[in-house]
Amino acid sequence: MQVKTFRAPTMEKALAQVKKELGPDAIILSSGKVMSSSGESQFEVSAALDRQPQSTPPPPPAPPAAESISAEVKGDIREIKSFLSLLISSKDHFTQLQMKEPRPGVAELYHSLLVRGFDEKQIYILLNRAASDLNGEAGDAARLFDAFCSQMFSSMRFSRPFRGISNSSGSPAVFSFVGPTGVGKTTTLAKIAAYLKFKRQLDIGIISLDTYRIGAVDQLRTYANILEVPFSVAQSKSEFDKAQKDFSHFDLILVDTTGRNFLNREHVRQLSSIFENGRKTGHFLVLSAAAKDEDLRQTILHFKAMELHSLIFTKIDETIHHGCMLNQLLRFDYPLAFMGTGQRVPEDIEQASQKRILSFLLPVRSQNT
Ligand SMILES: Nc1nc2c(ncn2[C@@H]2O[C@H](COP(=O)(O)OP(=O)(O)OP(=O)(O)O)[C@@H](O)[C@H]2O)c(=O)[nH]1
Ligand SMILES: [Mg+2]
Repeated sequence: MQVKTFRAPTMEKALAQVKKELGPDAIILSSGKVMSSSGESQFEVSAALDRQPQSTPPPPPAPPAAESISAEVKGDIREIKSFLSLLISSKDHFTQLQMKEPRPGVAELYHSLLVRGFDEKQIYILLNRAASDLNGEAGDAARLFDAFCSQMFSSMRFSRPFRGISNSSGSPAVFSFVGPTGVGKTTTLAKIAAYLKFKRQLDIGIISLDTYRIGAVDQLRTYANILEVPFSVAQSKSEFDKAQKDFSHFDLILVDTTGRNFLNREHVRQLSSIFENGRKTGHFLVLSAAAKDEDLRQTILHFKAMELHSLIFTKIDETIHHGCMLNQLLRFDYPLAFMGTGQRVPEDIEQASQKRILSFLLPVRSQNT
């Protein structure tokens, strides 16, 4: 875009100069009165043209030196590139789908799922299958949505981790809560401990391995005291083994762990080593539903080293883009066990269910019916 400033004794003359130099397509950016160096009052007009004028083409500007491009600009360029590639790839999928399945509701459903954070490849696959389930029927948008949901649920699993556990189980079942910093591991453990103790009448013990963060032990000790559940802290593998031995008469042991940046594989390895050669443990990977799709994907990939039992998604109340969470359930074969729905302990937790997942998509349906 070319921007120029013109001065003349009258506004008409200034505008005439703009027209002469930049042509009739010029856009006026600002205008007003200014004082010239000789003290005369003049009219000043700033105008822009988003292409070079025909008459006096100025020499093309020299390309900026690589080092003069600031990190901020580079970041912007990267962002634009990835946005463009998303648009292009999604357009391809969408165009293919429209050509294959030109039925009512495809475009609306496709776009509303994309807006909710669903991965476009997942949408493409599921919508394709949904459309073939309809077997060439004309159908309406609501039927397409139902077929889409059936396909989605056929690729998702839910788990009931404590179903078979009773007072007469013998040795305790051990479950740990692992995952990134601040996702709600400790809070979720406390919510589940309350459910197991008061609703299921099970004898439980809690062990904290989180001596990394100041205050972490006190946070969990407070919950354990309120729930009147035995609590132990372990700073090493040997202390952990001993704590488990001390709790060996319980039905269940819940283990809280330190939140780390698990995009770093080394952190997963360190954590995993504490559980090696010990009592069989079911690991719950706790993740925030408000996290970004790719970060969730990478974290889960790194945790594959730990043989996860299932996933727990917290903070489902803190996002309207539940697609990022659902992408992981479609991508990976891990079942979903629980969902954290708020900060209150013990109320804000739910068993994972199709009904709840469906509620994240319902506005899509109401738009289409
Ligand atoms: N809105 C909302 N907040 C939650 C939920 N679960 C936990 N939180 C909040 O998230 C914050 C962190 O919770 P913690 O349980 O301390 O998280 P953590 O994963 O144990 O954190 P670290 O041990 O430091 O890694 C607290 O303010 C919790 O109240 C949830 O489902 N919804
Ligand atoms: Mg914690």
